Amino acid sequence: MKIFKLFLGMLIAGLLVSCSQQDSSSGGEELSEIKIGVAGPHTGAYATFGEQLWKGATQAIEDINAAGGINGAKLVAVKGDDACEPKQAVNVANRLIEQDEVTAVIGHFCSSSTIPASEIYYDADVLMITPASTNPTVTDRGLDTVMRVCGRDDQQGIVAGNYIANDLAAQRVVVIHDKDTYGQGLADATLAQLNARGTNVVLYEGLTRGEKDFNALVTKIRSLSPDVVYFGGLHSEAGPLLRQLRDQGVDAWFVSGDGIVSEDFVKATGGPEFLTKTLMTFGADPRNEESNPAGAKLVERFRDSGFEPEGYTLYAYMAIQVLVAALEANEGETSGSVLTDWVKANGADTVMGRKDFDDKGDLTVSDYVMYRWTTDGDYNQL
Ligand code: ABU
Repeated sequence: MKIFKLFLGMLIAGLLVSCSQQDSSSGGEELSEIKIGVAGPHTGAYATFGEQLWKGATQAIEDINAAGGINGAKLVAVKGDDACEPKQAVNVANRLIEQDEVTAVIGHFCSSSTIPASEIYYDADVLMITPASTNPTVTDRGLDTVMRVCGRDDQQGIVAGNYIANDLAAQRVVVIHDKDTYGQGLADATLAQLNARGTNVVLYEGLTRGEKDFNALVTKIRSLSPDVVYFGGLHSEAGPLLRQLRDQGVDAWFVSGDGIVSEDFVKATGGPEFLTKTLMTFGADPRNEESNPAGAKLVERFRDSGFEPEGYTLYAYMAIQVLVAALEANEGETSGSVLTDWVKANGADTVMGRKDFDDKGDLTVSDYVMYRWTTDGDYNQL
């Protein structure tokens, strides 16, 4: 497999060079175009997250090209739409490698897409940096071409579990998940921490992604009189679940994770008035000028253009910066494992500050905090 991987990497590098190099005035050759895959759910129920990744990555590419590109070469974004479907993600990964001949990939969003797609990138020795996939398996398999610029759910679940046990002093907790890699994994991590704290969990149950009517489940939850309902999953199920809880008179705290960090969560709920007692874990908000002065000007530029850079937008911008730092330092090198080794050894300065990485390709610092949604449809760090 390793020999095949090296051979394929050399073949792709050769193709890239022959297709996109041009003579420079000094008589040498340099890349004229470097294609970067930007993969995620660009259509479907989770397209709001695909837009965050696309906006962040393409803004970074535009800024880098405006500053001269990489050693004279221009970056070009190539969209890969996986719709958060694992099989489609594998097809997208194969297309990005074989047809588009990308040098690296920023993505995917859903862990259940990132995990199988990353096997394709690994076999092709292509660097993949996910801005948003938080399931531990993404980096726990030892694939040396896989990195992420976000946290892990075994970190996020501890923060959620501790907050529910300490700050909410919960007596009766219901844990619901969407049976998907991310949602169930995060629910399990939170459950493990609740158990470690001795908190009473009265129900642990899965719902089905894509469904909108959770009234039978809500009736069961109501009969248990919980003071906290924890949900592991994405906004499109979290929204209706929260709304139906409130409609049936369940006034418990609703706590979830970074899968609801989008204004589409508010829409899926039916309106900001349903966001009372709604909490969410997420990394320290990069839009906050006090905690992230490095991002202030970029946030302003996004807002001036009419786009609110919420959620994972700046993470995608940062992922491009990390990639570009590695490409610039390893002139002409496209091997994913070489670029990854360089990032792990050197880290990078980014729009979210200085970032360093461990041997797995994870960030060395976890910055999960708790947010409370407001009835204005916004969220504030607690
Ligand atoms: N981490 C937010 C949801 C994306 C995922 O990990 O599946």
